[in-house]
Amino acid sequence: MKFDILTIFPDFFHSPLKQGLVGKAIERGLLEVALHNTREYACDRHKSTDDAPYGGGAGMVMKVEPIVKGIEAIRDGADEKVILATPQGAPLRQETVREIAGFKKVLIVCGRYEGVDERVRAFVDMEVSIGDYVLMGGEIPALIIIEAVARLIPGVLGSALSAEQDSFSNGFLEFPHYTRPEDFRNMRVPPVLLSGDHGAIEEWRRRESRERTLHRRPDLYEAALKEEKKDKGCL
Ligand code: JB8
Repeated sequence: MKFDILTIFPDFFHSPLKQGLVGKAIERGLLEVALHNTREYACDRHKSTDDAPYGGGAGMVMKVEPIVKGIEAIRDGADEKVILATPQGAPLRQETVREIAGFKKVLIVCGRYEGVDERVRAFVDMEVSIGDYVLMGGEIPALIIIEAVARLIPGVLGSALSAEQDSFSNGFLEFPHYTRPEDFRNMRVPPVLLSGDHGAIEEWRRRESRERTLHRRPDLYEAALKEEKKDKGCL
């Protein structure tokens, strides 16, 4: 899978893309990330990528020409999808991550300042938000999309099971995890996990996962129950 990133801060990405399993995936050729500087597609001699907003007001707006020229220069035909990172996009959920993981090539456009000129929207396939809070640009959202997608690429995670077992993969939050020591300041590991009874352990994890989701994320709980019924052919 290949990602192209269009950004005024390509250096922002160098260290994060070297770390951990994303770094390994790139090393092993399972994932490719190409960085492109928006400034290289600027049209004027000052190479400007932003300008004052029409109608007045505070802050600057990313210019349309460098971004659209960039998209047109970088995009490798119609099978490369263009994603705009924006707080106005559809909230990123695991379902969207799975959809993106199905694309062969993805170009992520990162805005800065107050955002991009509205006319950029006509040149993108998808607008994605990573959550309802305000950031200063689309670079961190782009890294989040890459990381979430990377772990779904076959061979990136150790075992095929781990991608499926994590939170959201079945719609519920994950069960609690413990490792040694058995007793930390009188906080003990639940005895069932030491019992060796795999049936009982599975049952306990399933209950904890559901209880945890119900209390912490009632919104997810309702949706996950509904999905489960659908999967069982009950809806
Ligand atoms: C300026 O929160 B975000 C996001 C915020 C932004 C820009 C892009 C994305 C550009 N602020 O996803």
